[in-house]
Amino acid sequence: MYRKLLLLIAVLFIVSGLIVSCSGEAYQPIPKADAVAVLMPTAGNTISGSVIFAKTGQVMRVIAEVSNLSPGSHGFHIHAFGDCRASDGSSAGGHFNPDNSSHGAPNADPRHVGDLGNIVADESGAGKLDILVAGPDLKGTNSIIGRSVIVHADPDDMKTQPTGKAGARLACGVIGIAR
Ligand SMILES: [Cu+2]
Ligand SMILES: [Zn+2]
Repeated sequence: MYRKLLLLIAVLFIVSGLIVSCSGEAYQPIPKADAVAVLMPTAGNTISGSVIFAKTGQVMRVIAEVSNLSPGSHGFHIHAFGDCRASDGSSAGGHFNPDNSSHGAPNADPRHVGDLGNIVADESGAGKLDILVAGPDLKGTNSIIGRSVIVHADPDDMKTQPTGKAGARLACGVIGIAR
């Protein structure tokens, strides 16, 4: 009897685990931000939004909400410099790449530490992103503090070197420590 009860508990445990994993990431609560970037439009654009970074175990969760985009995919990266002074965003430099690697997808190897793939906007121009990536950190050589996030006009094709062919820079935000 006791063994049957244990077995039943074990089965219930496994089934409940399956239900949780099938319900997907959308139901995970928004974590407390470790770092944050407020996106400002470059000249001639009206894109705005914010990005939060939360260290989750060994990886970084990146959650972004951007408005006034054109529908579709837009390249989305951490760039080397936290300098959004240039009217075209060029002062942010290239993709954050402390390993001197090649450009790639956020889950690829090799890739730049700053490669976050694309943010996808719906018909209303609202873009949402919620991903886990290895590489970006809050301290050490991979620290993203004081660097920047750039949203691009075109999709990142995940292969063209070293930019992903993502085109013009529509918005730039300096990554700082979140309150
Ligand atoms: Cu970029
Ligand atoms: Zn890159």
